[in-house]
Amino acid sequence: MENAAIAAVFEEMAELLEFRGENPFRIRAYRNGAKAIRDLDESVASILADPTRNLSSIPGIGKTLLDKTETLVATGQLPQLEKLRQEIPEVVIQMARIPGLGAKKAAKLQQELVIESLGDLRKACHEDRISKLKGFGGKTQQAILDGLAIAEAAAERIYWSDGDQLAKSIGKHMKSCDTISRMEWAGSYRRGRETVGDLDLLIVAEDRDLAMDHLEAYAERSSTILRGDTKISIRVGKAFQVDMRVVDENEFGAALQYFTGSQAHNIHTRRLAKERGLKINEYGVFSQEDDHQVAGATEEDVYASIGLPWIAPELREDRHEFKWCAEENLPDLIELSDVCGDLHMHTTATDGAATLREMADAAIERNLSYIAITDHSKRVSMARGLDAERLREQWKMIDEVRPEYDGRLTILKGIECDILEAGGMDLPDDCLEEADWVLASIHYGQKQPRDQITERLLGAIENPWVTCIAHPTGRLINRRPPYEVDMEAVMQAAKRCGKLMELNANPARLDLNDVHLAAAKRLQIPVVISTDAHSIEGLDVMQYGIKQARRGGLSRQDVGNTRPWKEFKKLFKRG
Ligand code: DGT
Ligand code: CA
Ligand code: CA
Ligand code: ZN
Repeated sequence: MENAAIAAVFEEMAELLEFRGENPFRIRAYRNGAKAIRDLDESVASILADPTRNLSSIPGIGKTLLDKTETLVATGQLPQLEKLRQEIPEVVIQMARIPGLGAKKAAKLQQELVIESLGDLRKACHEDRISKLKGFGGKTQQAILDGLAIAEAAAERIYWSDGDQLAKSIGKHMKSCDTISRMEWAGSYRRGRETVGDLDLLIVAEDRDLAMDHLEAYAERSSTILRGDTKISIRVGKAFQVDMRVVDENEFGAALQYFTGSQAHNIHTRRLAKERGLKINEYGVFSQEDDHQVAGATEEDVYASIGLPWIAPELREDRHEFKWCAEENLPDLIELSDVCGDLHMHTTATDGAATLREMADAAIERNLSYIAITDHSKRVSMARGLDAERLREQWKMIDEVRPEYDGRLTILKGIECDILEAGGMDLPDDCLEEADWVLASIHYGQKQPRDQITERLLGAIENPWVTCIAHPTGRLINRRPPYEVDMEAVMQAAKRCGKLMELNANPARLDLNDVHLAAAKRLQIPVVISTDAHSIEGLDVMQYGIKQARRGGLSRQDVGNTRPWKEFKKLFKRG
């Protein structure tokens, strides 16, 4: 059994245990183990076979995981996983993603109505069978119908971050195939969409068959959907599809452009080509008159042939990119290395897993020069949110710790203060006034009508001590829709009051989304990209925020935390 397959087993264990609400430490142990094994550049099986080596000396692999790894390598199976899979059928996990349904009710429905797919569930709703069940009723049935679309989308599309992990694993596997001379990912993954429907790999290979054989040998492949002369589609894991196309060297750029999409972007490029007497397809750019090839080897050539500069994949949605090209104003998009501060993170004072010092050290390792500690306020009782007294204690501790980090890291006194259901902030103004940085966010009353939610956000923006609105729409991708809100009014108010807007980089949030980010850029409201880290590893999600920011067309200047704290401070008004 290869590393990737072992890692996938541990990842699935973590997922199923999480679904059952098991101990977070146990879940994290599986996740860390999966990551450690996936990142390992030697085969686990060969380490185990070597009596002079000890697998559990690798960080992330303790005694328990060592045992399980041995079982996996010896038998190709893990009894604990088989048992969990039986206990929790895939469809129950899918059903539990319907907002408000939850794991227990999903399991009950599945058993009582013998549901095998989300389609079965939809049918049961239409046939009015759920409303008649004990403990469910008509209201629940309607809520299920309303929420089914979210669960259906989640069953088909995965987070970009998960797609990235898979793409990197497949990429590593394919690199060892000598017949492949070029390789590039295309499709929505390359465009950085927040979710990915399937992965599209493009390669140049001397021996096409050998290259396809190599993909079929990928450890996590579960089946081959089709295999032709130039294209192969496989399934990985439970259901995820990966397409691979083999193209010629001289058409690689054209194919990459074509299969990166989006479809809307491609329709627009075809029109521009036509206006110049050219035609574009996946094989190249050709003269309409005599069919001779004008371009095709590189994407740069393809775009140049229709009078355009190379356009970053993240912008290829036919939203603003062609207008920006015409104005010779294509933005120079932000990069991860531009970021120097992180202004949203939690510690053990509330629901974080690491202490203030651990977060500070981890921030230095990630080349940050300032961070804000923003634990929850008291309304978030589930996370043991801070009241004014405990918050002031934390700030006292920050005062004590600061000298240790002098010249290395600025630690800001912050708070993620809830905007209460009835409006107003969860902590008194005199307390917020003492902070360096105040995030305002909504965690409760997300189902209120649009006007009410908008009013709450406007109230927070008008509070003199609030500096930034965190995860402004409250959505969880594939899990929970955004709340209803007049975002235009919120942004206008932020602009007027000199407040900033967050792009929460958590791959399940990515909130603001790409369209809202473009609006913030247009209104010249500085965006703050923050990790909302609840652990040290949580700081690494910054990269996903950067992807989303690029999709919104943001460059370095549009993002506040690319500036040192002294400059950043001038971007917002307080008092
Ligand atoms: P996904 O997989 O749903 O997340 O989204 P994409 O954009 O990766 O879509 P996919 O995998 O179906 O196809 C990849 C790209 O190939 C797509 O963005 C544009 C191009 N493409 C695929 N099929 C067609 C087609 O029938 N017409 C045109 N113009 N382009 C296509
Ligand atoms: Ca795709
Ligand atoms: Ca595809
Ligand atoms: Zn937070």
